[in-house]
Amino acid sequence: MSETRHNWTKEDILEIYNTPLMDLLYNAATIHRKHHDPNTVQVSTLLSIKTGGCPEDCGYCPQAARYHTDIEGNDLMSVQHVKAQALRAKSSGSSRICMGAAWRNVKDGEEFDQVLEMVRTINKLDMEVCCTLGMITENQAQRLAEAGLYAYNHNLDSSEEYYKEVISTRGYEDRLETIDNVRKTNVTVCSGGIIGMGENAEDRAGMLVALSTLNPQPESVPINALVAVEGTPLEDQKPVSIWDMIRMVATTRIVMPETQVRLSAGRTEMTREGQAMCFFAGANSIFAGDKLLTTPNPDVNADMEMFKMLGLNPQKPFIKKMQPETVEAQDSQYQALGEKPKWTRPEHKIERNEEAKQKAKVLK
Ligand code: SAM
Ligand code: DTB
Ligand code: SF4
Repeated sequence: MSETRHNWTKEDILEIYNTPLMDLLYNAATIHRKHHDPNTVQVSTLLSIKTGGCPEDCGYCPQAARYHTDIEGNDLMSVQHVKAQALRAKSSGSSRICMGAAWRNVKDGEEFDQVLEMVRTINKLDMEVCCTLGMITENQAQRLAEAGLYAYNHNLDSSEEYYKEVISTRGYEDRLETIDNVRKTNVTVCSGGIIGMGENAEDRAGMLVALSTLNPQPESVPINALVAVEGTPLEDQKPVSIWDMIRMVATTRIVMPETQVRLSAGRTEMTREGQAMCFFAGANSIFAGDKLLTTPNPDVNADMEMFKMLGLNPQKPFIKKMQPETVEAQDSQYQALGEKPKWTRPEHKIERNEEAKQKAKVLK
């Protein structure tokens, strides 16, 4: 039976967040090991398919048209360009692509059709495909689901109270509504936030209350450290302390035991030792590639060196969506064929199992 709780309060979460660090790490790591392979970390790649010129006023974001930042804006990328980038990411160990667009919300029409084609294309590459396109309706979420979207990212970013200090052009309720629209489809939910924007521990706990009381909880929770970009209202924020990041990751792991916790933006400011503590505390995904959407990220080779040093393995795609019994069934089928199991989405699995049965007949 699942131990996941959906009734966390701010007081419960603050108490966890403020636990003496050694106890917090021990508790988080114990929960992490019960639900995940502690030596496996998913490598995802971000791709900014439409950059800059966004009408929103998110105070942290270099892509908001109203702030004067150095980023180079771009119209929507072509499907071919996206495919080439996805293949590149796959060859360097990524199992998931997250496509981001600097839109307030998705508008039906040619551009959305092009995004649907991107989703279908990446899906055929046997990679998890995620999008973050701003607000979407239930119908748009359904169309993304039909194109084979695996996850939709839409962050709550902070507590409901602090959100208002950072963004005025849309409210917390709007964010929750998009998450709800995604939840009505079979697309998984990716939602997290940013620390280091000037919020306090109560706000961090407030955000975790909002996420952990969703039922089901998000399958994926990115924890970003603010990348303070010159020209944005948050340009003068000091980098968040690594200890806060470790506490935030550990607390997220404890309150959402089954979710994939993503150590997201801000890794260029973190040492390997700091990141290792985040993995120990329950982070099991990173964004790789020398760029996030518009800001720098560690080099892939440096990340792979870190994985080697820590004995971490990159996670194969689709591993988290499979039910344990289907994993076992598929595993034994492939073992019978003398092949390594290939982790797939359930709908692909049916085709693969048919293929496997055919091969088994030939072998007989
Ligand atoms: N426009 C869409 C939206 O806002 O939902 C998708 C793209 S938006 C850039 C995705 C997320 O990136 C934001 O919700 C925020 O959490 C994160 N983000 C943006 N700028 C950031 C920064 N400077 N530092 C850390 N995270 C950032
Ligand atoms: C998320 O939570 N973090 C990623 C992903 N979801 C889309 C984005 C980080 C963006 C950091 C700022 C930038 O590179 O523009
Ligand atoms: Fe636009 Fe998204 Fe940036 Fe906000 S976070 S300004 S919605 S691109």
